[in-house]
Amino acid sequence: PSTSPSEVVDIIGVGAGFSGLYLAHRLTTAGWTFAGFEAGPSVGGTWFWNTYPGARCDVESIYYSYSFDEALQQEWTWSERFAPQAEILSYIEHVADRFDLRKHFTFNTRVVGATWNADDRLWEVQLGNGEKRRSRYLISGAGGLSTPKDFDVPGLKNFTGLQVSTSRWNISLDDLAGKRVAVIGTGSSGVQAIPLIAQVAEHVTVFQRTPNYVMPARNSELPVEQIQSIKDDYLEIREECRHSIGGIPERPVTDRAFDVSDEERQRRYEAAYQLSGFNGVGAEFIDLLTDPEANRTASEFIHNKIREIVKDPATAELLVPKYHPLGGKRSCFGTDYYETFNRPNVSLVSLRDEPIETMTANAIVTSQETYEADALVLAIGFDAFTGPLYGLNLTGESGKKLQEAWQDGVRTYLGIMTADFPNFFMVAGPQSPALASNVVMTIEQAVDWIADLIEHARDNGATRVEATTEGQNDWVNISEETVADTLYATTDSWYRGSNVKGKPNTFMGYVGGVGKYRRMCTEIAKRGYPGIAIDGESESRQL
Ligand code: NA7
Repeated sequence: PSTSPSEVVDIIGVGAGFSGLYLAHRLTTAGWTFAGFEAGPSVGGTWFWNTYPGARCDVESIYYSYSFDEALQQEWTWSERFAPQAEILSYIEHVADRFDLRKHFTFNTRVVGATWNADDRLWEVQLGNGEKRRSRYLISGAGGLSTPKDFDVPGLKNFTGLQVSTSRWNISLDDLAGKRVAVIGTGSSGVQAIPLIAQVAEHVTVFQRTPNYVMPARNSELPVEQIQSIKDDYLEIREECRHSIGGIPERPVTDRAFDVSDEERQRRYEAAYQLSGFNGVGAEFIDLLTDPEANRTASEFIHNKIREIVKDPATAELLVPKYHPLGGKRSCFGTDYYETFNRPNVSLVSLRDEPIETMTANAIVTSQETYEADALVLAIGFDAFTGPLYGLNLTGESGKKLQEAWQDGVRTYLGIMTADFPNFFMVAGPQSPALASNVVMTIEQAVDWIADLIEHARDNGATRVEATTEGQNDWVNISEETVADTLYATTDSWYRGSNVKGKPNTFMGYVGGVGKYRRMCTEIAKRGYPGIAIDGESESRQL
């Protein structure tokens, strides 16, 4: 981009993943000057870094893709129901080239700090290379799951064998061939990688802390006729997704688990199990995420599936997710995950029974045993949402850092803005629908809404927009009330920051549905943006 230290650019965008690329496209099309900075060497974000074996999206690709351009969605053809990482990355590269977006970004350049200059109403942005840039607006497209969690496993530095983490995968699967591999972590990443590692390794020892619900992904090639029928109706399908709960077409479910007989319920779960995906067992009745007894029927259905698949009863019991309800934390979708534990070269260690105490140069030492390994794969997850935002090292108008402003928990307006940080926006931020939706749809909606807001400010000669404390309080209450009666509220997970030591407990999503959220955002825009002080006006207006 043509920005230089002396110039003031309209917008600085952080990241060149799904969010950053659409920001660049949408805002430059509207006539703004835009300078994007991306820490990595190329576009892709999540799909650039997460190249571990088996990495693929578990939202179907026909939905998990941009909807803003009909010609784009007509010309791109997905090969599989759940496209692998490499294909999603090719798609993102195609979009970057098709809309000539790379020119808006400087790569290999991390935003390492940003300070609001209240007098000039500008963000002063520090880059990793020591340079500074200035902009009217600063927009984070840094993602929610882009900062790997600290390696908080005891003794890790003692291990001298091959070490790799799923989120920064830099070896090939062949490098694990014939090796004794230890895998730590059984979330979505571990669940996708373990079956493929087991096919090449001499032995895989899986270290599991919390067993998860893993449903069969039922991935398959997309038949030509299905692709054609989707393309024929793409505009209507996208419109349906925009007004849905999760950003994917919904199954019309209206009854509760105990509205039907035990036999009927089992029959329904069995049929839903064949569907898989987020429209599978967890979506079979409307009360599965609100009534623990209803949920128990679905959870037990999956428990029994695991007992049917896994031949060794002791291993099966360890894999049964008995510590949390189905859907309370992120469900996983796998291919041959439980079946992999029937292989003679795969064993399971339950860290609840025998925690890791330390490591040696070539072994993981638990409270009970020493497990030798030549290679160690870490699939331990991310410092979700706040990790990438705190990494920007923002200083607000009062001189406080974002991490200080949020030290007791995240506080946002619509998951997009936060008080004391004027002219700063988050795409797919905490308290937005990002974590409980097809995130590409949430990204597009947020970018469009931000674009409309700053255009409104420009039309009114305003140069400063900030969430009011009242607006923010209202939104925090709405997002907390929406989640309060659900099982998300009582289940430990990265959704609530419980995977990172010392992180305050805030549920980091709005779970009222993308359709309802969109209606609220549209209504707020129509009413002249209550909850936002435009150009410094401070009168408070209610949501
Ligand atoms: P997740 O879902 O956060 O999973 C991380 C896994 O690693 C999980 O099983 C954790 O157990 C385990 N973990 C984390 N820290 C440790 C330590 N210190 N010791 C042992 N085990 C540990 O991350 P993923 O990358 O798999 O998936 C992230 C999201 O990406 C996913 O939800 C999708 O939205 C896509 P725990 O459950 O904390 O006991």
